[in-house]
Amino acid sequence: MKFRKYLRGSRRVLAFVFVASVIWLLFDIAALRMSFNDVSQDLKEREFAQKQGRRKDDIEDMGFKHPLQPVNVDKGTFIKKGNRFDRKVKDVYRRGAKARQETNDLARNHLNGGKAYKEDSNRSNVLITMKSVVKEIIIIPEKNNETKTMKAKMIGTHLDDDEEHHRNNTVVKSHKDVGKHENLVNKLLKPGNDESDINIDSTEIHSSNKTHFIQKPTELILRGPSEEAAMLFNSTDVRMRRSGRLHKIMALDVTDRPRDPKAIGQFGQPAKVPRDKEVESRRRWGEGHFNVFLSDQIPVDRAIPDTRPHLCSESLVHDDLPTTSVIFCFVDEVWSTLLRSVHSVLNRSPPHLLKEVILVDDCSTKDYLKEQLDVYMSQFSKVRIIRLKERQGLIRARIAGADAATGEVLTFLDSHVECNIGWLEPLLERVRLDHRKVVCPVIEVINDKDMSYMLVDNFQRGIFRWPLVFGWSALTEEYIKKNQMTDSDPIRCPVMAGGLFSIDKKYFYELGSYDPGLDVWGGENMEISFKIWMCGGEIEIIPCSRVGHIFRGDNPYKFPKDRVKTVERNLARVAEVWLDDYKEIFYSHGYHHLLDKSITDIGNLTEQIQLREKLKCKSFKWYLDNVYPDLNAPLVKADGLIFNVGTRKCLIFQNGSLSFDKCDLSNKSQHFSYTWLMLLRHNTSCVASREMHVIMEPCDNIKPHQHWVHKSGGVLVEHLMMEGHSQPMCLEAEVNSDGILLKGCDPINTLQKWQFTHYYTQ
Ligand code: LR7
Ligand code: MN
Repeated sequence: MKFRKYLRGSRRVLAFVFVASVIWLLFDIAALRMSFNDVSQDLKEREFAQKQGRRKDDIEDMGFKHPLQPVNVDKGTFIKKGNRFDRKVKDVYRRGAKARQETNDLARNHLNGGKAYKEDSNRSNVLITMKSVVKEIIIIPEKNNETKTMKAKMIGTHLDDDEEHHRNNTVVKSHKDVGKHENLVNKLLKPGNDESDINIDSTEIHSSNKTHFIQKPTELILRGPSEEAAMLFNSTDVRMRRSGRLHKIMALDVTDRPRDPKAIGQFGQPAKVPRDKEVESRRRWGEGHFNVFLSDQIPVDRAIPDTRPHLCSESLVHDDLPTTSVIFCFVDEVWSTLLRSVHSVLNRSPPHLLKEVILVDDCSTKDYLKEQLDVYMSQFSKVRIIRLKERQGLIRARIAGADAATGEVLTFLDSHVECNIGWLEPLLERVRLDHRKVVCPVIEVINDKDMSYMLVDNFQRGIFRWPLVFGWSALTEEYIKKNQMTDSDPIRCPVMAGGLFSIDKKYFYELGSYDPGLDVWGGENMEISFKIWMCGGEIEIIPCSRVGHIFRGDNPYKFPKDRVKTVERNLARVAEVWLDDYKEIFYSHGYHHLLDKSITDIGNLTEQIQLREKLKCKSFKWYLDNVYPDLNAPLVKADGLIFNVGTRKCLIFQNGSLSFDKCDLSNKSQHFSYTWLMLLRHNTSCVASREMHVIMEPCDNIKPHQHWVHKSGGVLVEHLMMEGHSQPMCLEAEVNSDGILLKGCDPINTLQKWQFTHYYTQ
């Protein structure tokens, strides 16, 4: 009886255990399905969002959105209020500014008191501000034999020959009056000189083989003839070329005394829709995906606040800047915003630098953009209109504009912008300095609802996240401190936003312009950014140049083909040409379906690949290491040995077959990697399933039977599960034969658990 009772009890326990395990298993399978579903749901949602044109949300999610600050206007003078700097950044900025101010004052006093400038009253007084790294200061007397000693004195060490200077891109100028500057220069260069008038920390003076460099960004204001001062301070910002003289950035603004100060939206202030116009305003929203009604009320030549950092108005640029052609491509742009864009360029650009404004009509459908536009623009001799016979998309439209341009520099702008005061010269200055610098203004925000002009936080740079999504990210405090940056210093950007930039025309063509195979919209900013960096150029944001842009929630024009397909095809072209093996990371972030080229035709890439070879461009790895080191981009997800938890042995591929062996890190046959595209790779061979067997075959990303799901967390952690089976199937070690098999997944079976030596990502 007792026994029976016991048995009954144990049967109950057994039954309970049985039911519990079945439930457990069911849960596991359901959870597994769910996690599959999670991934595909995620992708579906993204696609859906894209299809819905829910760009704004995406954009905000991806960090596209600028941190904004409203600008208030006080009695006609523009005052920035409520600057919302991050507190710490603000402190850094303030400290930097204070230190620089002291340095400036000292330098100014020193020079004003110094004989060199007092003696000659005929010399015009020029204020020179140099805010960048003073690399080297060299003054060379006319007589050749004196040169060496002089140089030696100046830079505190001996130089063998002139090569040194040229190698450092230093322009050496002869000067008769060396003695007069010697004192200052010596003070600048003498490490740890306490009596120095100019307060340069001795630790900042580094000694390379032969030359001392002052590596501290130094801003010195010198009063004296521009040429001499510039010669004294041969900085990366100010470098003598030809006989380039300098002048302060022109604060040219035809609209600074607006015709109607009380006009709606004047001075960039928010405009308000009157009650009785709300319906109309809502109705017209779709014409541009911003408040078209208000835009039409605002003067086309309204004034906007000067939002530049305060140092900008004192900055000097060269007299002999290159000219530029401003190119606006547009399709079905709203009349008032297009006009405001053009007026802002005409009104706020030095006329001698503005060669022309080219409007490229990308086959718009709106009537007002035809004859009416021709008539309106005919009053401006500098404005030319090019009409494309077929819709080309913004990329080929830009190429058409560039082909027609006659200026030395091309400046591309979107057709719904407002260029701010002094926007152009700082851009051209950088291109003049180095024709391979491609420069962008700070892109400020014209509010889509009230059309107010809003300034953005400082120290923002353009970056991308996977899968090649553009975004903004603030420079770290550490970076700002380390480089002693002020808010007006150029900011190096891994990628540009795309719509607003200046580029030397010759260089644009040297780079093969844009890939003309890119269609309509999207991805071209990635293409040109990678091309620029990898083929010898640089991308910078120039904080002294500011342009407002209307960020719109949706494109107000039609896409000739499917929008999502167009953009992803463009991105795949860019990935194929520029990303080397890293393109796998791109495809793995929701773009697996683009891998099968028999399904998605991304077009011919031969010319683009040849171009990259011809230009001897660097690798994407180089780009990651040097331009964008903070991007997490491991080439594979995991690698090393694959350890089986149950057998405590490692997978080995030898003599054409897979088996197990004692783990040995030095044995190359045991080295595998787990790729972004879910392959288990050993050199060019990959683990594949054939029915219930496991074999090795040449890797092929698009074969589902080579795809293994391997997770470091959640259900079936550490399993290697075959993708695409109706039942979850997992890799299992066979203890007896040292072979491996495909078996139904079992969450607790340690023979199905695998661990890589290194994991690089979650
Ligand atoms: O088929 C087209 N033909 C055109 O001429 C499609 C567009 N266009 C014109 C259009 O009228 C506009 O003037 O091209 C310009 C850019 O199109 P937008 O304004 O619809 O683009 P966007 O501002 O939404 O998108 C950004 O990304 C694009 C990707 O291809 C381009 O690079 C845009 O120039 C770019 N805009 C900016 O960089 C502005 C700042 C945005 C940020 C951050
Ligand atoms: Mn735009």
